[in-house]
Amino acid sequence: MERADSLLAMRSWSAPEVPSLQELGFGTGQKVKIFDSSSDELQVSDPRGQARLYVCGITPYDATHMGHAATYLAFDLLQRAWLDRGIDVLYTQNVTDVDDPLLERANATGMDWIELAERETQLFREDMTALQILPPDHYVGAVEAIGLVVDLVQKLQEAGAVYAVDDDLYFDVHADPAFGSVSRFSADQMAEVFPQRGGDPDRPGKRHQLDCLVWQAERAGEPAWDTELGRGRPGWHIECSSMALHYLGNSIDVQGGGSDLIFPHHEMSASEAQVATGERFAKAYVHAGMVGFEGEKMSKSKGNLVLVSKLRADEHDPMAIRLSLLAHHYRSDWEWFDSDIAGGEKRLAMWREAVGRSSGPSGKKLVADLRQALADDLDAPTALEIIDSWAVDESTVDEKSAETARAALNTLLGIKL
Ligand code: 5CA
Ligand code: ZN
Repeated sequence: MERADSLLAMRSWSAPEVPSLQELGFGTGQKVKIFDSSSDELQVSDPRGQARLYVCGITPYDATHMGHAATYLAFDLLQRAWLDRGIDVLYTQNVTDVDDPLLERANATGMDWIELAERETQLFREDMTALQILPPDHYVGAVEAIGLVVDLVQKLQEAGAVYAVDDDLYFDVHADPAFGSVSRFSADQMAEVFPQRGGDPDRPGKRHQLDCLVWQAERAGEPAWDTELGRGRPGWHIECSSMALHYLGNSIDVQGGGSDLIFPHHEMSASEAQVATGERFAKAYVHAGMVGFEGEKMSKSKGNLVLVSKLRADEHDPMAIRLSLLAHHYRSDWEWFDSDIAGGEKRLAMWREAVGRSSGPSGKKLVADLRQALADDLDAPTALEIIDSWAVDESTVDEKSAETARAALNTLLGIKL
């Protein structure tokens, strides 16, 4: 398909500058503790030298709503905490630029699916740049990863973990003895959630209801590519496992995304990778909470999507948008209220005024307190309170207080004053 080639060579977005607190004489940050869904516990994540991170990217329609932004912000904080600890980060993020929901949206609106994907991906890049979210090292579309998917499916075929139903290929989830260990869902929970999130439990010919599609043969009117598996397109979960294994290697440090991906998506992609490599896919599975809108799920059909681009177009400072998001702990489910942006703006104005002081409270203590809050499962709300207290503290013991605060906010929280 010639036109699909235009999706090749996906660009990432430009990186914000992250000042080094170590170079400013503050040493390195603490070991980072992060909540791992698979063990249901806080885990120290202190990889030697380099951390390898995979975060599930957007399906490019309806980008970028505040839920998306909150999820990518959570992993941005994680990277900043690792960087401050002196750990390099190797980061991959996908774009699900061919999948049922995208094709359905394109059909429903009469748009070409490639144009829709490109438009929304570009909007997402602009939003991420405005919000100072650190870009991935590899930003990869499903279409450009088809070769990787085919390789992984073939590996799984050799392991006897893939079978055909008509011309489609399914992964046998029971080929992985650890299947179920990411979500720890009961059989009933799995059965309930699987069909709600793209699964097809009742298709005749499947070995097990939960087995998932890894390769889908061409359907009339849908895009397809010629490969050694036949003409078709990749299943969803294997898109992420194949990219993570290829770009980051086995046993990555963190697999991340929103909590809607715990099952089946992260369960399935982990099992596929585990059968192929014989190793645990990720050391930690980290999930951001779901963001709703004034008591409801955000969705286009309800007409209540809150888009970052809309807030920007309404001339809200991106740093105020970022601050409004940071006011919520990444792990909690929360609701956006239109009045929230005013809170972010007020705080931004107060902090901007506070960094205009010639002398203030101890900058060293500020850095230590912020580091402690963020290393403790990325506790941004506590970090914001620490800065609020610093801003109203009238002591004048440190002439570099404001300069230090400016740097620490930029480095650890991505807030440029
Ligand atoms: N392309 C797949 C992942 S491979 C996907 O889930 N795309 S998405 O566009 O639906 O979501 C992009 C990211 O935002 C995912 O990590 C998802 O978990 C997260 N996300 C989606 N909706 C919300 C929400 N309401 N609140 C918080 N995070 C969300
Ligand atoms: Zn994914």
